[in-house]
Amino acid sequence: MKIDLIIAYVQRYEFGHEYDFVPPITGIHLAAITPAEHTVRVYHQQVDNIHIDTDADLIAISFFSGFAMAAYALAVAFRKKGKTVVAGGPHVTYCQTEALEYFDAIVTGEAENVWPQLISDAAGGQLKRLYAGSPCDMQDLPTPRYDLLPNKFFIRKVIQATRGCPFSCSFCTVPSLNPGFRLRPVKDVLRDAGYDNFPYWWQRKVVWFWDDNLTIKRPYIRELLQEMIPLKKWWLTQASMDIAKDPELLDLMKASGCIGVFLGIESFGVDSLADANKRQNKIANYSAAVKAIRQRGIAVMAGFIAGFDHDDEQSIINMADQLMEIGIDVPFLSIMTPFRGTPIYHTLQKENRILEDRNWNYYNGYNVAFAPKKIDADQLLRAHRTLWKKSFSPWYAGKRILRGLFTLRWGALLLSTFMNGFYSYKRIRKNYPIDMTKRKNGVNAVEPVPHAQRESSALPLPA
Ligand code: B12
Ligand code: SF4
Repeated sequence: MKIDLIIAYVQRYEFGHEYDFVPPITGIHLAAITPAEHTVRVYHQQVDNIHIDTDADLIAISFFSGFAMAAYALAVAFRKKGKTVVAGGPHVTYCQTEALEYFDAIVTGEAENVWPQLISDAAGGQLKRLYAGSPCDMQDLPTPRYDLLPNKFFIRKVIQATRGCPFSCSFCTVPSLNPGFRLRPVKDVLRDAGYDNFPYWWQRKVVWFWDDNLTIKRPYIRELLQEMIPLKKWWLTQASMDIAKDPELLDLMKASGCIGVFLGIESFGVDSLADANKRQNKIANYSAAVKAIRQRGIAVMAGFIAGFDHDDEQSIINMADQLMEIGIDVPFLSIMTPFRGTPIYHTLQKENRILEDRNWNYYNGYNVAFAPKKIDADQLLRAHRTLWKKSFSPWYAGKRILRGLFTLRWGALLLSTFMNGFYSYKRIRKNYPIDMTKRKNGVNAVEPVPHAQRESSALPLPA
């Protein structure tokens, strides 16, 4: 069979991205675990035009909640052409009934154990409606099909070494989506990290781990990093703040080429951290933790969320200065989003605070889909945009780059310069995160899909 794997996307900025930095691993991983007798193509709607008039026998779509409207529009368009369309990913896992309205079959949870069966059923005309995936043991996973990535992505080598996370933050689906904590054999990870068939030196040099929490099992991460030293790569990952209390690990991270760590700091409010069940974060330790990591020349990227119940406009805007004070190199600023399958969704639903008239386009991390407690939805959006504009003003972004000049190692400085420059450039040309309330039906008029699909992406969701 010919299979088209599509990663659906809806632009999150007014004029789209000026540059597409890192690709998802999902499509190229699914392509790699597809039995070899089938032909696979991978399309990323973020950068590729999607061809409805494809000769593929099977269309497989992956998407997050924020991109569900685009995925459904594609499904409608493909099915009109008589194609069989299947889907998987976090949104499908938690919204099965709704997804089944649009797709011939869905895969819930992790796909490794059911994807080959789905393909063989589809080839034999025996497709079932639902394939319930189970947590994969992560043994013998092949190298992602990097050869199928479009050239437009700047970084290419995305890798997953582990799955799962032992924490249970209230806004996160990982504990239920990827239960338990599982590890790939170190030799498999090294094989992928050493994959060098890319045209540009930085694509060979940079290894970006798309793990939930790579450093959590110390014996494993120590072994992996020790073995990575001879590869002489630059690598980045997401990790918990507790790494800052482990100087030996930090030294090993430095020795093995770590240039950036993403920490989910989320908030500067004690009550908000308690609401988030983020027990691993201690506000009093933020500065020291960031300093310990930066002392190794490693850039600290960090996520912050606006919209906790204790937030008001000022507390949100204040984060622009607070994150500068603790020494963050690259901030990622989002709005609280009640994803299905999370504790926060259940709380807000019980309190009748989900804004049911807002479609999935509001679930892109930059819009408001629930009624905040101390302020209203418009005030939350405005406060977030003020925070975003202040944080990425040339003055603040410039200060962060300059600070890195004297502290960060070469790769980390490049990363900080590139990412602060990227967001600051958006700020200068007013390429702000899209306000979905200003779009007809919350649909993005500049998304990179043909016009016909754009119109159908305004489809109402089933009740
Ligand atoms: C890496 C990652 C990122 C990266 C890469 C994004 C990307 N587009 O891939 C970055 C840092 C950019 C990112 C950003 C965001 N992310 Co993110 N991210 C992750 C993370 C940690 C790992 C995902 C991953 O690559 N896993 C490895 C691959 C191999 O597995 P997978 O994608 O889950 O796919 C498996 C199954 O789901 C299934 N599957 C998936 N699709 C399909 C399709 C078919 C046809 C089939 C058969 C099977 C199938 O099979 C795969 C193999 O088992 C997850 C957490 C998690 N554990 O899922 C969050 C997660 C996916 N992100 C999430 C969110 C919300 C975001 C943001 C919106 C956050 C924000 N506030 O801005 C942005 C969106 C930006 C964007 N452009 O996409 C949420 C999504 C929740 C939801 N219901 O939609 C998650 C689940 C985390 C959470 N908070 O709960 N993210
Ligand atoms: S630490 Fe990160 S991955 Fe783990 S539950 Fe919390 S938000 Fe999710």
